[in-house]
Amino acid sequence: MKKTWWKEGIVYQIYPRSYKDNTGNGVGDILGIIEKLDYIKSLGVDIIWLCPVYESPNDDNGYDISDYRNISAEFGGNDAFDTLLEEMHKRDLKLVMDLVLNHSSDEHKWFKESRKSKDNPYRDYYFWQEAKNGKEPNNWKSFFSGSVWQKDDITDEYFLHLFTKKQPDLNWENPKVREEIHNIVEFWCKKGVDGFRMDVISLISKQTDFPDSHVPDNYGETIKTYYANGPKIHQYLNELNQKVLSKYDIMTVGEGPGIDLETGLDYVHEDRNELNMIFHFGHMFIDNGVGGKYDPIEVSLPTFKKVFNDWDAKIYPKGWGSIFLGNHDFSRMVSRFGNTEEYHNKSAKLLALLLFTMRGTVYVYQGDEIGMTNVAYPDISYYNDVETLNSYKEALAKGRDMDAFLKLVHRQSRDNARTPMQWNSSKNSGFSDVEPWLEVNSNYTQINVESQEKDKDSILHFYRKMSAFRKANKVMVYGDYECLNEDDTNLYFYKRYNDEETYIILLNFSNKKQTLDFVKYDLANTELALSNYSENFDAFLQPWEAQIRKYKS
Ligand code: TEU
Repeated sequence: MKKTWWKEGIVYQIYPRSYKDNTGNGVGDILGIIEKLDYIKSLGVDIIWLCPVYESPNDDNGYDISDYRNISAEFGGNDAFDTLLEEMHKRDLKLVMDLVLNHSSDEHKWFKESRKSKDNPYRDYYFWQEAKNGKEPNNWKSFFSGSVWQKDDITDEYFLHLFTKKQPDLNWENPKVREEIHNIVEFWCKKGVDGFRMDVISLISKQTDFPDSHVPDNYGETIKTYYANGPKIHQYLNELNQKVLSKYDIMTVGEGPGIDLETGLDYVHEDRNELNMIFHFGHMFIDNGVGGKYDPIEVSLPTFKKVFNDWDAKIYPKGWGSIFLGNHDFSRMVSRFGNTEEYHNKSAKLLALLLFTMRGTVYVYQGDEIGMTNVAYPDISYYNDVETLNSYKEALAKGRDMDAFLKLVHRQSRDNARTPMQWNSSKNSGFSDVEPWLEVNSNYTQINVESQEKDKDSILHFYRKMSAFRKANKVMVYGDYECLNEDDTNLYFYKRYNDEETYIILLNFSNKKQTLDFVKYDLANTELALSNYSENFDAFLQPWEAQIRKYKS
């Protein structure tokens, strides 16, 4: 397996709007990130993935880009960006930009032209369709509620938007669109950025005859069958790679709703020249029922393990994976997979230990290094995320029990991950001098960077320990992975090994002591390398205990 910086590197994801406000308008900005670069470096990370900072009307907080070559003034504009890149490179930190190429903003000049008339030169930059039987062209539903079709009165036709109606889908079938996109990517490569996270890249090739979904109410199935992995997806990615990406030493990670075990490797197979990695959602949509995230189902540990086992088996040795347990689109990882009530510290550390001992590039989402948790605002008016608000409106229109729905929002809203970073216990958590764009989680007085810096037993220090451990032990990066107890409902054990050394990782995903079979796993022949408890026992694992042990022979 080829060794590269992006396989070994640890990525830190920043949602700029919520990181640090230095200009005093309640919105995080690039100067704020620059101020925190030494902190970021101290985490042992090598790469920053920056969520979109381009000009945008912010219908979806930057995932609706109106100018792909300019940085939004709200975040500090182009000068601040150039300084950021310079300051990062000085510290040997690499920068990965978020690129949203499946759709633009409806305020992008291409779309403004496109909607003007049927014969406008930009008309075919987007998908326009006539009404069918006086209605939308098909029954597809948007990721963010309602139809994917929006009627535009100027020409009396519908345009396609898989996300909000302010995010019209770009028509990659049109070679001119692809050329524009190649030029944009080249522009950022020449500027010296070190890579791209490509938003919903699995959706760029559509079935352009737009057939009705045969399962319109089954969200996951519709995405997989109709929206993702379209007929020309690999042609487009290969073309982008050959024309632009391959000329630079950069990393690429494609975000992939609808990518599954059958289709995943094709995106990242090293002989195919497309992307380096993808984010699949096997474990992230794990609690989604047929109706999606607001129709949640119970999750068991064996199902969770199966996702990691199956993907590892599918992808290696020809491809490379990405390891993450949360990002700006999901609830907080410790609220989701840990226990914030009784074992906040221990369970956050266990999840960190899992992240840093898995095969694949590690992605840490801002705030997870201090165990930031979900928020539960008292009512819907506190929420900002367009997906949350649209789902709420839809539930209201359907006559659902809205008290129960608010509880679901508490559990599932994307705003859980977007509350301002908790720097200290002063007003607004040290994020801003003024009222932030989204209310700070009220637990900031207990959970914040400043207090964890002082506490040697903090989650923050544990992250530093884990990143150092991974760096010092390359077997954690390149070694093989093998799960040892697929069916156990409380314990997750796995090995990481190469020809020279073997480690065993022991994780107790429960609130109870669990018996440890010392003999079965030959643990007498191991040495403890690292744990989230200061005292360990041969006979059992303590609640949420995590250990890394190394075999002596
Ligand atoms: O997310 C795509 C995606 O899969 C999400 O819409 C996901 O289904 C949802 O968040 C689950 O709650 C990407 C970006 O990461 C997201 O922030 C954008 O809103 C979206 O694309 C549109 O650009």
